[in-house]
Amino acid sequence: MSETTLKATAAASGASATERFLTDKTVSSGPGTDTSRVNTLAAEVITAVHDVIRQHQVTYEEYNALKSWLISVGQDGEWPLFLDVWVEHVVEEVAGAARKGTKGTIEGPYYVPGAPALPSVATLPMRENEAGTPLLFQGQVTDVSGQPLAGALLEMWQADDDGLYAQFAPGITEWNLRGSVVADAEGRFAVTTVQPAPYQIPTDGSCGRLIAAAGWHAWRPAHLHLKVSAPDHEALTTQLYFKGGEHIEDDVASAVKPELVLDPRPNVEGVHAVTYDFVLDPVV
Ligand code: MBD
Ligand code: FE
Repeated sequence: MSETTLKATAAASGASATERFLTDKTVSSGPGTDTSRVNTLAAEVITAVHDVIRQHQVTYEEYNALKSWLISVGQDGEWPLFLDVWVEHVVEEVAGAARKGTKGTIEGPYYVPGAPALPSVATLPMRENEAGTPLLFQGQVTDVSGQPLAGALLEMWQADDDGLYAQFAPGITEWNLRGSVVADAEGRFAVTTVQPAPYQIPTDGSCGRLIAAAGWHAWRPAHLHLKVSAPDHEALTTQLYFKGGEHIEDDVASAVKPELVLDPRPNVEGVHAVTYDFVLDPVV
């Protein structure tokens, strides 16, 4: 990929993720903003920062570097990226602790509601000659007692063979590799897509500069994103990974769980195929 492509991509994905978040996620003025709760959480976060400064004898030079970096994260529109990569996995761990069905994991910054509706046997929207190994992804959605959930909805989104997401990187058709699959009367689905490539955090934005400065790596393993839902059941936000894939053991976003790893094998037609069943919890 050319350097110009990478630059355009990083700038576009950061800004679009911020715009997307502000459009979809309404900040509630409910219990989450209760004064005593804010007091506890804000005070403890601030104290944790003080502790790090004392423990490591942080200098004015370092303090000012932090200040300018924090400013640049906002200017780049990379707060959704930063938070979803380094913070969301612990929020999900807390939120999903009591879940009995399929494991959830982080949503990340690139979900867009309203992807094209597709029948239970479908191919995700893709360009002519979409690059990447074809993948047949099939399974069934049930409740925790094994009862099929007729008409369950599987919203899917994923990166392409270059690791890029439609609507967050330039030059990709709007709903490429995004779809809202409606399962059949037995909760079954069979979706044809292409194998996604691993995802690299944009190297030229603030998050990329942090990664370079700290000597970390910028990679997430290849993954499919899903939101699975059905009436009277807890919606599931999760991701599925690929056995033996790059960075499956060292995801920069710490979002891999062993139960979420697929192992596709060639079927009788030679197409890489995998079956994965989803189990939804009842509403709490
Ligand atoms: C992604 O594709 C992603 O899934 C997450 C969590 C963060 C950045 C990019
Ligand atoms: Fe992703």
